[in-house]
Amino acid sequence: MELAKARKARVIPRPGGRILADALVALGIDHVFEVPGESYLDVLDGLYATRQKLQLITCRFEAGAVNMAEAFGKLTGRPAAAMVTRGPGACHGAIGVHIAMQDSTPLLLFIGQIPTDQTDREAFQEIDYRRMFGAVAKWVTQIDHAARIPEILAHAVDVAVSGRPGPVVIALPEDMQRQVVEVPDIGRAEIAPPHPDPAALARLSALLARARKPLALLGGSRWTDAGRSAIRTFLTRHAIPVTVGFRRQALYDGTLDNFAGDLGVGSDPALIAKAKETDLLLAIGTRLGEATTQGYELLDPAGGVPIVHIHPDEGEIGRVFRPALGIVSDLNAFAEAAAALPPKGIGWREWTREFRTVREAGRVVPDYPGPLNLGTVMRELETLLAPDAIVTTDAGNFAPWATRFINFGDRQRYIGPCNGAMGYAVPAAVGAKIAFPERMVVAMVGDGGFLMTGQEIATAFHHGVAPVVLVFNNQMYGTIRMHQERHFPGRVSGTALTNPDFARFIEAFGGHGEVVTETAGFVPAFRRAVESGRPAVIELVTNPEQITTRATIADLRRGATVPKATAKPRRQPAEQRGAGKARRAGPIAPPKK
Ligand SMILES: Cc1ncc(C[n+]2csc(CCOP(=O)(O)OP(=O)(O)O)c2C)c(N)n1
Ligand SMILES: [Mg+2]
Repeated sequence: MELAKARKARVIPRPGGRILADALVALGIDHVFEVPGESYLDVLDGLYATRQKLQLITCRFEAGAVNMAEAFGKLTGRPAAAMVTRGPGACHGAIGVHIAMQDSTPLLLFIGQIPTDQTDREAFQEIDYRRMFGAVAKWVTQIDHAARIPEILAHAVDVAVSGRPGPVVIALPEDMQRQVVEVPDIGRAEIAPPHPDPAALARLSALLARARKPLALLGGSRWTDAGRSAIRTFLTRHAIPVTVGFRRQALYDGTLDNFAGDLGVGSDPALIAKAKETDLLLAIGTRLGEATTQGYELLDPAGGVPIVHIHPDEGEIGRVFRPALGIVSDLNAFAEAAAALPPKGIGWREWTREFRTVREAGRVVPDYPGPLNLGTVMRELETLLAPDAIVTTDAGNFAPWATRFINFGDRQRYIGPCNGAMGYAVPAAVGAKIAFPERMVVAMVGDGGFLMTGQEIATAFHHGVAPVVLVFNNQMYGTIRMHQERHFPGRVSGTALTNPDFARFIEAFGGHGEVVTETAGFVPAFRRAVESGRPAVIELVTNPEQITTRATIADLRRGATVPKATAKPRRQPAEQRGAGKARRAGPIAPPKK
């Protein structure tokens, strides 16, 4: 009673906008990525008051802002906040919510909202966010009373980080932001994470003891350094071959002898074939999603091969594939418990060695046609990356060049959109560099993805951080062209691009630009870019014929799965004819320096 009185005595009246800013600070949120709007002026004013404790990052596009916040959450395990205006801002920002949901990343998205007394008139920029984001976010809410801000924000953070982490969307009506009320701040609760059941661990040991060909598949989010180290101890002590799910390279040290590569899009067919031979799959933290399970065909969903599925959310276990054993647990807690399991008679060392042989064979660089061998460039980049470098990737056919040829080290982090969203890499690199200003950050992006959100490089300048961006220029939306050539060979439709001079683009911002046209040019260009200390773009002028790391366009046409009616097109539009043959496919190829 006395305590309650004393607590109340310290509370001074504050407007909602200020209460919100203070609530973020009390909950340990220290970064807000935003594009401003008149719908949340009072919150911006609240953030002015807390500017010493909470960094406000002003972005150029809401998709960029939310992607930055998502990358921040992916790398740190702590949610960042993104703030956007109502209607248009919310629509632009929605992509980041989709990424955070599919990638299980903690995120808070705040949206200014029309005043409550205007609701349902379709007021200016009005949207019902519960309906709009209901199918995309982990939780959507609206705060109608300023007195409820601390409570709702504390719950929002708990929801974002707990179980399967994800995005929480919070709408903030204008009038609520102005209400002046007396309410105390609320900090984080200490919540003990769910630990694995000892009986389930014993069962895991028993399954392992019977296995001849175990295989680990790592995924998920909010792994801590201690958790990663513990899972490495478990997997190396048991000599279990390790794969990672789609774009989850950050979870395992690729230089270790039991790292076998990634199961995702563009993965090594030899690895996929070998993985299908397993007699015990340990799915640790990963969702058994479409990309990772090769269109749900990696294993028999009816349960031919026993699966042990460890996941923090019981709703993910058995969703598609029936496991022999499901373990609901915090991943770091599971890793610690697993590290303590004594290995019993490992009879699969040869099996594990075979995986590494497959991995290393895949990394041998073929003699690709054309002056710029991207395989060699990636192997060189592997040696140039700082030991704790962060690499962000976009979605596109360029991406497997890195994952095929680079074994990322223990302290390096490779992150990308597991939901396959283009426009991620550049904002993610800016977010990464803001989270870890002292670390080298390299973005990898296609010419298509770069012009979606590449302008967020302006945000890097504004906040004084300098990522290096590699733009893989094949003058096309290459991934879609690949599918086109498989299904409709020679009929190039809607996938050719005309590009600007990327080096001059970054120079216009005051950054460092390079154009690399041949293999020998890459190492000095990368060194100059890093040494410049400025945001940099390195354009890699690639051979458009080399559509994947394993196939040319001609290969695809030869093996195309063509519906008969479309096998021999009668006529192609002039604009599209020859687009597949030209080295630079766009109608206007800008001169190169
Ligand atoms: C936001 C978004 N729009 C469209 C797509 C469909 N898509 C997937 S990859 C791709 C082409 C990517 O082109 P680019 O960035 O140039 O990379 P490339 O495949 O040529 O290496 C497209 C259009 C997508 N995944 N995300
Ligand atoms: Mg491209």
